[in-house]
Amino acid sequence: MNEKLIKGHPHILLKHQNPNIEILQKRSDDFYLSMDKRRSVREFSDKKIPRVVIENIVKTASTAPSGAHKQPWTFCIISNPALKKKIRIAAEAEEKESYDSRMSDQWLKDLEPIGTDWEKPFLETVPYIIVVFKKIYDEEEGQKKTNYYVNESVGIACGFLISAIHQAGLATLTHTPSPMNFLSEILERPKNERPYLLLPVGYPAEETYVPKLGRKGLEEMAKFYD
Ligand code: IYR
Repeated sequence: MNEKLIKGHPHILLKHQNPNIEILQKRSDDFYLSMDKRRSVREFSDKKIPRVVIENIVKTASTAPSGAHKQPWTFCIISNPALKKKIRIAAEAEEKESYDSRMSDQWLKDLEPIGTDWEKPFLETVPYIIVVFKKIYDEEEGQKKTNYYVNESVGIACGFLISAIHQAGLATLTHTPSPMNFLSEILERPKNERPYLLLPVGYPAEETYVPKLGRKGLEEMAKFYD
């Protein structure tokens, strides 16, 4: 029996292989080593990417778990040059204001090692920008239907998205122009959707330098309770 009803709702038998210990070790190690190579990139090539690759990446993001399986997200995928330009102009206007007067001295100091500034030319260079919107509620036949754990759900989906971009062999950046309501206007999103994260996606530019950063070791960021 591969299917049965639980409390009147269809359930299917989970097909899960239990890999042996050697395979567990190898796969977890390989995945960690691969993910540890991921870096946020701020200089991109304009080299084209097949649309199907972006579709696969977004489909992977959408395999994320979500509160009551409401899947409270919309992924807007922008390759149109005029729209990319509009987004760049609006993002840079907000960023300039932030860097010039909204961010604290401490914040600017903390960002110094990363080498960011208000200019975001990559928003026009990249073949694709993905803007993730969170759906704070759904609308069915004029009725508002609440979504649950929206920030958590969309955050997890963005984690899957970033991982999928990296695993495909591409680069991205978690860009959060602030405030970012201009994205709702430019992309003409309905009022139940709020911008959550913007990700430029492409190949890194040739000879891209990234900050020389380390990551916290296990002993610094994990505590085992044996
Ligand atoms: N949103 C700005 C500033 C910025 C803030 C943090 I916190 C970063 O880790 C990086 C940048 C920008 O994108 O430049």
